[in-house]
Amino acid sequence: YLKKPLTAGVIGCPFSCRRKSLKAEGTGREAATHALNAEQTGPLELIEAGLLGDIEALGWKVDFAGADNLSKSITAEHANGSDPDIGKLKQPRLVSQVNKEVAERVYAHSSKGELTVTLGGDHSLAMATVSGTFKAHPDAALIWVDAHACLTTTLPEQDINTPLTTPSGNLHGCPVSFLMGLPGTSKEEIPEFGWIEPVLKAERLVYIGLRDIDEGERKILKDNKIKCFTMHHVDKYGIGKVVEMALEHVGQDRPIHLSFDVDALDPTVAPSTGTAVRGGLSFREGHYICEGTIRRFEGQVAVAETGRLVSLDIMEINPSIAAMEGDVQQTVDVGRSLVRCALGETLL
Ligand code: HAR
Ligand code: MN
Ligand code: MN
Ligand code: MN
Repeated sequence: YLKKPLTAGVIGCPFSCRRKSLKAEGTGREAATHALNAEQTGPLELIEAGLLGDIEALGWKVDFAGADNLSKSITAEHANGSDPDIGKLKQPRLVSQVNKEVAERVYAHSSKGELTVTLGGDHSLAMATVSGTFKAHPDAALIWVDAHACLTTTLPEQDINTPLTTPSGNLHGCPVSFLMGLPGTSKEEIPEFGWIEPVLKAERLVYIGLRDIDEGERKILKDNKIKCFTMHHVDKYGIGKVVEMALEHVGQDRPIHLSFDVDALDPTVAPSTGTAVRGGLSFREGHYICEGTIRRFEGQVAVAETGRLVSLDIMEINPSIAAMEGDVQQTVDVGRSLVRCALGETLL
């Protein structure tokens, strides 16, 4: 799937779907008219810390267009109340347009035979990464590592004025439902996201690390028979068996897109993230998933040589969140080492 010389197409995407909280001003709630907080410096920190050099040191060429903030102009365009909610969804036009542009970049890298590495930013960006990757690799499988299923969607029995039922209205809770084309996400129902094709089939998706699932999401997971390995399964079987079962489920002859939300990791391992949930993956369990994506197929051969990993997302590293000194550094370091593991770094 990848062309030689092996090349990583790196996209830095400093974007957040969430509005700036008004807590600092003392209102304690978010308001539609308030200034947007659509920027997020995660990818910039990863790159400043030396991620591109890490990748080159593993033998890859790096194709990186620069850490330009593509969300800035789009953000400006949608600021000042020109992006009203659709149902409960917040900043829908902004999120859609940023994703549409990122999807084109992802596709450009993937269709050149590069391994696309997208650095978030927010997990709403998976609308872009999965769309772009699956356009180039229609038979790909998606391994989604996260505390959250990101599957919120319509519950038809609820208020028909609410196109999507999401507890928060934040679009990082919804990308998978758009990618699967679940009810409530069609062009007719929400034309603002009409560019997203329903490329993802339920049987090509597997979750690892879930532990914060909404009622609506639980129903979707069951109804669509989506394979999930929650933290309960990680405890029960161990991470080695879970990764083996996950890869078996999606099939062994497919390109793989690994979408890794750092909030899958325990908050003690990756503290600087927006929706931390306790009881997550250990440092090693997280890294094993990246390594295991590789080694299941060819013994000790690295992914660089099997060429099955075609797309990697490292999402939700948010340097503006830090309870303690060192939190940001720790989280950025973990993000870097996850990328290295997925690109073939070995312990021995
Ligand atoms: N399910 C909740 C909601 O929709 C929380 C979603 C949080 N999602 C992420 N991405 N941080 O994984 O509001
Ligand atoms: Mn988020
Ligand atoms: Mn996520
Ligand atoms: Mn998450």
